[in-house]
Amino acid sequence: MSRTVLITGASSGIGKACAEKFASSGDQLIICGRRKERLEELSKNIEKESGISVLPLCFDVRKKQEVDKALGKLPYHWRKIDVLVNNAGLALGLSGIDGGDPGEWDQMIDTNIKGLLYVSRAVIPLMKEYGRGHIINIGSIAGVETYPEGNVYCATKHAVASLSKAMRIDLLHHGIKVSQVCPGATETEFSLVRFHGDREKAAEVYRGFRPLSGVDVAEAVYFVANLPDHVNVNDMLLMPTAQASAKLIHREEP
Ligand code: NDP
Ligand code: 8X3
Repeated sequence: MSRTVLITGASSGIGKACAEKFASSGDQLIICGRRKERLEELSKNIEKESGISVLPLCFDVRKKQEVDKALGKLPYHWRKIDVLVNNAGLALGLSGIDGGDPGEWDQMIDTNIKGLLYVSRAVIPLMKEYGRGHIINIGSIAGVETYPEGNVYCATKHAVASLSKAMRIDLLHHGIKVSQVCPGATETEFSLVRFHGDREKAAEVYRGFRPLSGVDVAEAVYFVANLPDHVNVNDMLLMPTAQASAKLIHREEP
C-alpha cells in the first residue's frame, strides 16, 4: 500500500537518497529543505522516473512559524503522514570548547534539536489522528560518542538520541513507532558545510577509506521503515567497515 513519507533535508545527501529510495517503491513524498530550486528539480525528476506524487515544501526548520505555516495547511490527501524522516541537520566547524563560534553553536542547536522538535510537533498530531505513524530520527555516531573538538555538534546528536527515547515513551500509546538511525562517516555535503566550503578539508575527512554514501544510509532507513507493524528498530548504528569508532578509521595510505 502506498504511504506518505515526509523527509526533511531532502535537497542533498542522505535526505535526497531517502527520497529517491522511498519513491522507487511507490510511496508519495513530501520533501523539505531551504533550497527551493533543488527541491523542485528533485520533485520533477522523481515524478518523471517513478510516476509518484511529490510535494516540495521550502522552509527553514529553525523557524517555528515557517514550519507551522508549511505543515499546518497540508492539502487533505497529504495529511496522513505515515513516515517522518527527521534528517535536516548540520555541523559547523571543529574547535575546542572555548573556541567555537557562538553563532555556529546556535545554528547547530536550532537546526539539529529545535528544528527536529518543531517539525515533530507539527506532524505528531496528524499521526495521532490516524492512530499510527513512524518517526525516524537521523542521529549520528556523534550522538553515541563525543570526539575531540566536536563538542556542540556531538551534544546536539546526543540530544537527538535522548529525544528519540522520549518520543518512543510518550507516543507508545498512540501506535506511533520511533526509531533512530545513527550513521558514521557518510560522504555527502556534510563536511563541505562543516568546513564552510573548503573542498580540501572536506575531502581529507574521507581520504583513504570507503565511507558510507547517502544511498547506504537510505537503504537502512528504508529497511527500518518496512518492518512489520509489531517490530521496531529502536536504534541502528551504521558504520563504514573501515571505521571502528568516531575517530578510529583504517586509512589505506597511497
Ligand atoms: P548534507 O549537507 O548533504 O544535507 C543536509 C540537509 O539538511 C540538506 O538537505 C539541507 O537542506 C538540510 N538543512 C540544513 N539546515 C537546514 C535548515 N535550517 N532548515 C531546513 N533544512 C536544513 O548532509 P547529510 O546528508 O550528511 O546530513 C543529513 C543528516 O545526517 C544530518 O542530520 C547530519 O547531522 C546527519 N549525519 C551525517 C553524517 C555524515 O557523515 N554525513 C553522519 C551522521 C549523521 P537546505 O540547505 O536546502 O536547507
Ligand atoms: C556526522 C559524522 O563523525 O562528523 O555526524 O560526527 S561525524
